[in-house]
Amino acid sequence: MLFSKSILFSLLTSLVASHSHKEPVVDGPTLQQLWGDDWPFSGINTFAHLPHTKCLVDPSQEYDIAIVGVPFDTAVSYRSGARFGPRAIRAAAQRQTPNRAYSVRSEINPYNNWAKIMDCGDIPVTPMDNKLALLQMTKGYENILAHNTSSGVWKAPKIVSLGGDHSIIYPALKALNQIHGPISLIHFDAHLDTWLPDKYPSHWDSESGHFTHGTMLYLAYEDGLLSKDTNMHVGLRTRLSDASDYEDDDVQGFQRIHADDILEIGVDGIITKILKRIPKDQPVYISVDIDVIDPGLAPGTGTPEVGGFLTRELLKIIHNLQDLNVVGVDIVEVSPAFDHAEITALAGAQLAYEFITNMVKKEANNTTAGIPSIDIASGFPGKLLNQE
Ligand SMILES: *[C@@H]1O[C@H](CO)[C@@H](O)[C@H](O)[C@H]1NC(C)=O
Ligand SMILES: *[C@@H]1O[C@H](CO)[C@@H](O)[C@H](O)[C@H]1NC(C)=O
Ligand SMILES: *[C@@H]1O[C@H](CO)[C@@H](O)[C@H](O)[C@H]1NC(C)=O
Ligand SMILES: [Mn+2]
Repeated sequence: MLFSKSILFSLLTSLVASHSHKEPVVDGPTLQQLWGDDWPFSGINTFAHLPHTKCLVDPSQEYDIAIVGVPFDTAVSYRSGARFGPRAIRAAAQRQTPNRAYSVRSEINPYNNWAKIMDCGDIPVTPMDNKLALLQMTKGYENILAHNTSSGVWKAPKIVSLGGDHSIIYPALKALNQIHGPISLIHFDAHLDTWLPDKYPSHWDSESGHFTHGTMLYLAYEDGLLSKDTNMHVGLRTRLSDASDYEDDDVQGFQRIHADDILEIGVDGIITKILKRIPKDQPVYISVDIDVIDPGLAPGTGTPEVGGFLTRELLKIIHNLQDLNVVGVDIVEVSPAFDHAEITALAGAQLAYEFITNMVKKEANNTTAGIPSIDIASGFPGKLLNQE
């Protein structure tokens, strides 16, 4: 740090000196070099300090990967609060900076590689009317997906959604289906979420009440959005209505891996099962309900279930799904009011990083265009400012 301070000092004094002589600065550092890099604790909380545009109001914005918050939580059966998930995950992502994001596992810096990654902000969703909210989310996702990609590597941008309760997957699948057709789903969750609406017994039935964070996968199945018999649950451990819940789930084409299975077949066994079931070229959506992680490591969520995965195990499984044709992902049910010391939000931020890394890495050998010329190891002053 001594070294960096002295360099910075001499640069600043030379700038001041040249200005006092009213000479143009020709060789000095650019303003971008001087001020462009934030500390992990400075700047506006965009995800990982990535560039932000409100993509919904600017159709000309191009990007390869869109990070989009969906702060909706009025379709839950228990504790609400996940509408604050996107901002909590963004805050927890502040120690990810584009000039210090090299992944040892994947051997790339996803934020400084070929892909243009944009924090598109949030889809503003009403908390007053779920039928309207579903329409808003569907239109919002369609808008995000309609933007041109920067690189042309993919026919549409890939989406990284920050929830929001889990119901947001339904409008996401509706919009993605219009581009990719039926999609395989890898669903990390303590819960099934394929429940039929009448499994929530009430004499006060309404159609908009069928859209909940426990029924939305059934709705997606009914709409034909999911690929037949290539869907999976991973991490299940919830109590059921009765055994017929699993029969309903079978009909919808899901294979079930329980949280307990990790003790029998291990992380590698789970990875093998997933890769065996999901065809490699098939469009896949990966959804992580943060409650798949044990509540000890992810307390900030609406419907916690004891006995879940370690965050480390989940990250390892996700890393190994890199070769799949993933068209979108989400991290949902992060509810900061129940969190402690950002544990849950940090897990959410790291999961988003792993997903983005996978997406960029999968194509990293395919795109020589667009790889930045700046050597991230010697970039100035970012490197110096980011030493720990
Ligand atoms: C997307 O790209 C196409 C082809 O280059 C172009 O015609 C179209 O105007 C672009 N769309 C937007 C919204 O800029
Ligand atoms: C990219 O190329 C390198 C060197 O040829 C190879 O080791 C690596 O496995 C490739 N990565 C992918 C994702 O294909
Ligand atoms: C590279 O692009 C080709 C053609 O678009 C595609 O078939 C292939 O899967 C891509 N390679 C990787 C490593 O994804
Ligand atoms: Mn869920």
